Amino acid sequence: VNARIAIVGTGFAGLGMAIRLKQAGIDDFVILERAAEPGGTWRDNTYPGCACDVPSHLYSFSFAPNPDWSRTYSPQPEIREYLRRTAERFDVNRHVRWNHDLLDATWDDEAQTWELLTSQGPLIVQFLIMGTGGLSNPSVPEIPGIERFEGTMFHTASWDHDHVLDGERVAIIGTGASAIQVIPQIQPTVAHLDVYQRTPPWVMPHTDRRVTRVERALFRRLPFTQRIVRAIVYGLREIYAVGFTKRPAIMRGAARVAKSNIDRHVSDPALRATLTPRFEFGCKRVLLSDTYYPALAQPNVEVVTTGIREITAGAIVTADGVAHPVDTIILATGFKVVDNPANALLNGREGRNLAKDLLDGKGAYLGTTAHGYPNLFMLTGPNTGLGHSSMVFMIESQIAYIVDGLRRLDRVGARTVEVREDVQVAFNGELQRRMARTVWSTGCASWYLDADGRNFTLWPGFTWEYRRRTRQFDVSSYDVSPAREGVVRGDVSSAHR
Ligand code: N01
Repeated sequence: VNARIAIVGTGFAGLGMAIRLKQAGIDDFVILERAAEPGGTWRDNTYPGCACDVPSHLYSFSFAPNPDWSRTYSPQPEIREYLRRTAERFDVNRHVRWNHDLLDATWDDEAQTWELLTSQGPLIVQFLIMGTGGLSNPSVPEIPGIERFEGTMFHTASWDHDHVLDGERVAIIGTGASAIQVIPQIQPTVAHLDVYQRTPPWVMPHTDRRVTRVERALFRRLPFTQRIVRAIVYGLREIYAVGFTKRPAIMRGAARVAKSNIDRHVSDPALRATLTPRFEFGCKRVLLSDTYYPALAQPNVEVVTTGIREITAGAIVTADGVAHPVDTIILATGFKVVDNPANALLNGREGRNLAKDLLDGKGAYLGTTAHGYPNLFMLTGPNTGLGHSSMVFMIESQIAYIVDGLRRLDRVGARTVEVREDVQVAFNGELQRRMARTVWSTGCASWYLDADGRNFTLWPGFTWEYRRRTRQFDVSSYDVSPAREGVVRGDVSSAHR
């Protein structure tokens, strides 16, 4: 065994996990990171305008507040820098094996270990903690002819900063959270911009503003003031959970505000109609922007709603046969969430594969463990996503649960831990029953849903309920076994890096 624990990823999940393990006195872990620096999705997404749509004071670790956020909604470079600094401050970088891409993870029931294959060789560990995130693998649409395109093409998650868009004919495919941030940034300098919209999103006015010097000084000198702001922001965001998960009808008022956001910025009635969503407010992620609609109303922009038939060497051809010439195509087409490739890497007991099990609707338990996968913990696993608040809150809940679990297992001398099948089945039954009442089940197509329309992405309730349920590791929900004969407990202490 090379290390007791392997954590995969250095985004909020992986870094937070590593920091909390160290603070709990558990030092025998390695972190596998496929890139050469930390930050996860906040390292990879560098497109112009990239920022967080969850308020800064909440979108940060509770144990590492940052009094220096420059805006109430942080721009991506600041979040990336925050993660880099936090990794340094808590001294976790020395655990990281950079440029180690996890290629396969297989549970060995005899040895009671995970056998990992990375791009730089094998590794054997007792526990595997996946911090690979839901928004880590870009989704590239399968449009006929896409490989024949001779211009420039890139995804928002791998922006080509060497390529100058000024004066070009540019097409952007998609109108999700990434697209609405990019479009206002590039519209003023491109010659022409075609925006390929399949479904218009609900876009609310933004409340982003600069954080004043006085506020920052206050947060620095009296840290409790920032904690109070964080608590208020947290509480206000939870109100959305009522609309999203219990009574979608109460969101009608918010939908009216979003509609007036269109009317305020777009005078052309045809364009207004094109941009008006026809699904329940909240069914897809609600977006925030004061600059998106004004950009779409500019004369060099066309919103194209006819479906894409194919891509040729120099154009996008829509279903009506019209060829739209283009120099650069930007894919703002989101991420592989329900089909996250990280799940396919995980092979549990008796030939199980997590991607297949999730496809079969087996779900997980508390988004953290799964039956058939001993000693595996997932961060941001199934049904931990949110439509209304900070993923960092969910991640910290999971981290506390895992640290508590590891401590308890140590106390009873356990070697393996696996959630009971009946517990997982009951948990998923409850979740899916609750899910039926949420706004995400009101009929829109979204990346929250799998091919069968089931939602294994989001948490259908208040985040405090999730925090409560993960506060203590409920050993009784698990099968726990000691080391098999021949497997010496303690043989894991020889961590080598
Ligand atoms: O991706 P998306 P995203 N042909 O999946 C369209 C987080 N995030 O990168 O709606 C044509 O939301 C697709 O159309 P439709 C946040 O959690 C946060 O924008 O499926 N169009 C949609 O319009 C967010 O939710 C922040 O009909 C195609 C778009 O592409 C998540 O990341 C910023 C298509 C994809 O939208 C993902 O956001 C950015 C096709 N074949 C991201 N395939 C902030 O914090 C897809 N589309 C602000």
